[in-house]
Amino acid sequence: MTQNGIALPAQMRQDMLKKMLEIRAAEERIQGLFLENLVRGTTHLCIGQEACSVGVAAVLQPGDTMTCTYRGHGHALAMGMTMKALMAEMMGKASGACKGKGGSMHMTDASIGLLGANAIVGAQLPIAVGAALTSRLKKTGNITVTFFGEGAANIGAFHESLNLAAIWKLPVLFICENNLYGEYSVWSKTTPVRDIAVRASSYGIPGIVVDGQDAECVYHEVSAMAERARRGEGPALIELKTYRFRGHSRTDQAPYRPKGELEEWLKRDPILILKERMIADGQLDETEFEELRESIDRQVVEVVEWAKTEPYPPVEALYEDIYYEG
Ligand SMILES: Cc1ncc(C[n+]2csc(CCOP(=O)(O)OP(=O)(O)O)c2C)c(N)n1
Ligand SMILES: [Mg+2]
Repeated sequence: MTQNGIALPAQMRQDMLKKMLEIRAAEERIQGLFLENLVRGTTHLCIGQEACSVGVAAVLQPGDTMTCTYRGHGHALAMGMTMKALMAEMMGKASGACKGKGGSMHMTDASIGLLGANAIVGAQLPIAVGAALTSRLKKTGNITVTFFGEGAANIGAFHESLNLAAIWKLPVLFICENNLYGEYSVWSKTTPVRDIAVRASSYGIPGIVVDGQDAECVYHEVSAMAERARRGEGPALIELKTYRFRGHSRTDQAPYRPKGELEEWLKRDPILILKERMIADGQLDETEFEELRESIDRQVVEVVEWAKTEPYPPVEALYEDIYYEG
């Protein structure tokens, strides 16, 4: 039984479950690559938040676009980036999504509508507004979604973006993944309202709070707002209540979490929620689930081994894909 009683077709559930398992397996391996020093720098995992990217991406149609954050591996895979493009990019290889020049925080591929992952908090919001304006001017009927954290809702770009999108009724959905923490600070130390969604009223647009652990629920709620935006009725602010099971970035062990909090959220693992629902509805059994999980884990390991052997970009590539206006 889903929260609102509307179950998605079995194939959609299967696809969502598979995608969430792919994101989970990819990120667990990515963390390993960083800890083994095979990749330098840092990485931000979305483990625990997979239902957000998968539920939202399932709503999108060809030509729709997305911008997201440095916590963007899940968004990229959900948008259709291949595991090879992601892993090669992670390791700085020429066959990566950005030819090895972006890395973990900048998974981008305009050909699949992923206009950019941004390391600057809030920077992706105005870009999404611009993309939505393009759709309006070109009359494409497409929408743009932009992901950001609850911390980004305290950044100036949030206000400017929602205000402009609202006044121009642009087809953009502002998707806040409220995972309770901005870096090492709990939301309540930085944010005076419990729900970010209430801020929508300042812009005269709908603001809704959604269970971000439930992929089906995310799909239904985002779908309704997407249809509205496609009809020309303007933007919406959608707050997905979620939780990151890991720390903010690579080395963060999250000592600032109250005892027992993680354990409570682990009971609401998005993969578990969908899996159990599918089992209850006779669409999956434990053995099939384990087989699926293991085959995805194997594929991820194979792709990483392949990426290790791929070449780095040549030095001349430094001068490619750049421009200046003189
Ligand atoms: C403009 C700007 N200020 C500060 C930072 C440092 N910073 C990186 S992530 C982060 C926390 C953002 O939290 P939130 O928006 O909730 O996203 P989450 O990481 O939880 O997904 C901060 C402050 C930054 N990258 N950009
Ligand atoms: Mg956060």
